Amino acid sequence: MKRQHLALSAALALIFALPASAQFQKPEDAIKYRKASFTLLGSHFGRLGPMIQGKVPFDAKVVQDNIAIASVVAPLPFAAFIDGTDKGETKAKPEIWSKSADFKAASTKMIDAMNALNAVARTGDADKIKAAFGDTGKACKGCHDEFRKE
Ligand code: ASC
Repeated sequence: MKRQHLALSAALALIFALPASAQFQKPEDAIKYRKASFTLLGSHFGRLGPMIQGKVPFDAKVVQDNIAIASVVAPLPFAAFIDGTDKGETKAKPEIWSKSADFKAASTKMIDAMNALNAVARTGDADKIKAAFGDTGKACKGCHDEFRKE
């Protein structure tokens, strides 16, 4: 039992020590992973648009539930922009790799904005939530403008 436990611990330690690239068998898998995570992110963030714009009644609980998910998902796609994934079924621009510090900064800006929005969402203050939502949307757009093909 103890030996099994040790083996499991060793296996887990190895898995978590591996670089992100080792999580994907093939470049296509990394591309699929980041698209899937961006889809989730866009869904949970984007569905709040009509509420933020006042087209449907404001409901703080709906915002909180969706942004809690979005803030967990927000960092995930960025582990999948590994070398060799600039080609194929992707809108990723080459600048992601040639200006990687800028890409890192832009992704961090979005993740930070999403986390700030998550904290503000918990206060339930509609005006502050709307402002933080706007900041986060700008951070999404900033990265798309620079690093995503049309
Ligand atoms: C969304 C979504 C994005 C951002 C961006 C903000 O709802 O899917 O990618 O907002 O359009 O400008």
